[in-house]
Amino acid sequence: MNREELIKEAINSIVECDEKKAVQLAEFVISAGIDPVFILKEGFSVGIRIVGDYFERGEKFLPQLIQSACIMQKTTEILNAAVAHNVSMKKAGKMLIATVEGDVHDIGKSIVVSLLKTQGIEIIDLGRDVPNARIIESALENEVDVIGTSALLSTTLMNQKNLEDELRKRGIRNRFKTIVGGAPVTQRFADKIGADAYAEDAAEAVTKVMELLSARQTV
Ligand code: B1M
Repeated sequence: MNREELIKEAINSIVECDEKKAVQLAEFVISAGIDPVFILKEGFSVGIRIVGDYFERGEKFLPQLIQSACIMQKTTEILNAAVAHNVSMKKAGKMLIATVEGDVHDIGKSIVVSLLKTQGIEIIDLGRDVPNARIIESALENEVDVIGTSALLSTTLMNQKNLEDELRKRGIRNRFKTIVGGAPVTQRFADKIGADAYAEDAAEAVTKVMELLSARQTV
């Protein structure tokens, strides 16, 4: 199977809700030594966006969207485990990541996690729908360098602001660097709430987190 065919098959497996095919492709990617992040970005992620477009146009319904999302999640887990297994370099830093409270969208966050792991960054992934109090508690307990949050709903964006406010209120804002992301998040919003960085996609998240980590090391 060449790259184009692989991409096409991965997209189709999500659009057609074909779990068996998606899992087989993820396992094939690992056994063939193909970059797992490539197939996540170019294949499976494109598939879930297409399903989202069908959903918006009323051509697919919520159960199908949920099913595609579950399959996407399964393949991401398989590929994420492979990334973690392949990385044996010195730890570049420690980062906590979570999808904010009230928000269950975690597909994009999982891709960000995959890519960060390839750079030797130790990741504490708290999952989705995570209250700010828990994020702060865990960041302190694990002494992380960076706190990253993802928000996909315009209604949950404000939890990224609330996190910045809470860190300041507790007098611990300077202990961490923060980065925000998610489809409705913008650089303007990040600047407005006082986050240290914003990333539009997973590749940019890696660049920004590496910058934040080196800024911390030079302080
Ligand atoms: Co929902 N959903 N959803 N959904 N969903 C959206 C986001 C929506 C745009 C669809 C629409 O209506 N057009 C809309 C939000 C509208 C808004 O508020 N602006 C929406 C809605 C309304 C809802 C519900 C309210 C629907 C309902 O129940 N009526 C509900 C909310 C539930 C809740 O959270 N409380 C809901 C539920 C769901 C599912 C459960 C069915 C499922 C999520 C499953 C899961 O994630 N485990 C789902 C899905 C799949 C989508 C769409 C179709 C796809 C999202 C996705 O995975 N994209 C989405 C529509 C769309 O995007 N076309 C939609 C692919 C992913 C790779 O991209 O997440 O953007 P993305 O991540 C990117 C970047 O944003 C960035 O890097 C990632 C990789 O490049 N990034 C970061 C993300 N996090 C980052 C963090 C960083 C840095 C970069 O640093 C820390």
